Amino acid sequence: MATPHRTQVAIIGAGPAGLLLGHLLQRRGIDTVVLESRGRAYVERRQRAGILEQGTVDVLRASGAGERLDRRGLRHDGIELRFDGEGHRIDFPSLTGGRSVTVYAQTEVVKDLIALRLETGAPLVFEAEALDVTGIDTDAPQVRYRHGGREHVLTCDVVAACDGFHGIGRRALPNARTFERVYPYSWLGILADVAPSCDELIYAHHPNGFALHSMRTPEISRLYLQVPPDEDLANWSDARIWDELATRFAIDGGWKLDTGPITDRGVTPMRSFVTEPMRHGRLFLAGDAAHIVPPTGAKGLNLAAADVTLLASALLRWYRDGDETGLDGYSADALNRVWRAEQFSYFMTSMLHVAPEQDPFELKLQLAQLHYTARSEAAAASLAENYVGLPLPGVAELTA
Ligand code: RFL
Ligand code: PHB
Repeated sequence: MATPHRTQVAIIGAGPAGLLLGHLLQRRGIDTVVLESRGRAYVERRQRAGILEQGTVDVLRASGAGERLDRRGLRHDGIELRFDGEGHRIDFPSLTGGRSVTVYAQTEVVKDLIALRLETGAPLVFEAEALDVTGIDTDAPQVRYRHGGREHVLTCDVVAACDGFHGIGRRALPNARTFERVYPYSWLGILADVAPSCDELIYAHHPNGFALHSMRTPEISRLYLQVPPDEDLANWSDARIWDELATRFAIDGGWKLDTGPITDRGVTPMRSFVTEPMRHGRLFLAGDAAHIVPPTGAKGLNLAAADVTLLASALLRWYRDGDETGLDGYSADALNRVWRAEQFSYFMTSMLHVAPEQDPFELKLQLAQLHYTARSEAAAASLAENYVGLPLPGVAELTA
């Protein structure tokens, strides 16, 4: 691929945020260049999120990126909360006016969007590392990047920093304020070649710590265990992982966890983080570049999709009608949704995890909240409404 030097929207990062933004803009005739520091194989294999909200599914489908998702995605109408030796199901459609979520791995969303982009020939440059962003107070900002052993400059109208939590885009934002919470635990996540032992996700509260049973396909399970922060994977043999999972998922009357070969494993720290504002001049932040949530609410990928849907519709109005109101409102509109998701993710995380040296008072509060959620339709509806996600504005305009 030739190294591009001029475009309308320069997008840093080919994660879900950058790829979806590029897709939404290209199909409405706005030129983009996507720069990605890693190689294609790495980006397509990175194991991360697995739950798509209804709004994320809607935007992928309406923009022509839902073909494989429709064939392979698994619609889930509920989750189970497991605690005190019992399971309690939360039904989504009956509590949210018919909404649900879809199990479809982030790796598959990324593969679908990369394939679509390469088919159209729109520039997507792998192993192109953005080094810095300048000129964001002018109408021709620039991204300096390294590719093929040389430095290049990409000049554009607008820069979208979709370069994740460790990216460089956020650093170019002057006067940003950050809000952060680091939790005193991590998740050990595994991928295993074994059919899921359940039809729906199980979020388990246990005195040893939280556990989550998720899945990728009818043949592949994804499971998580709460572990101490920065836990060394070497401490966890396969047998120990399966034993601990079985202990945390055990219920009165018995329940069997099927085991199989573990094909991927990793430890993820838990963090909440928000940068404000998400825009300065011609620089816009989207996705993990601007905010991180702990994964307990399954919101990270969905927030990234929501940000770029909002941003794409604002850019479309600007290019097409010269209307700047969407761009001016982007940061405040995105942050409203971000803080709702931050609160929900914090709520789910605090309700389900056991802090080191947990105060017995805290444990009683967690169990009170869990029992209330299982018993009260109002409490269950609040969890369900947040889990399936708020409707996404702007989809109809973008995909018309
Ligand atoms: P991404 O996916 O991190 O993509 C950013 C991309 O930018 C590239 N990049 C650069 N490219 C060019 N120049 C530079 N200087 C660059 N710096 C970085 C990176 O290589 C990368 O390809 O961010 P995006 O697109 O905002 O998407 C967000 C989601 O990926 C994220 O919210 C979720 O995956 C979070 N997350 C999870 N969310 C869930 O809802 N459920 C989960 O189970 C879940 N597990 C996870 C996760 C995030 C993890 N990370 C970030 C460590 C597990 C992990 C391990
Ligand atoms: C996953 O399938 O990876 C997953 C599902 C739900 C979560 C977090 C991760 O809350």
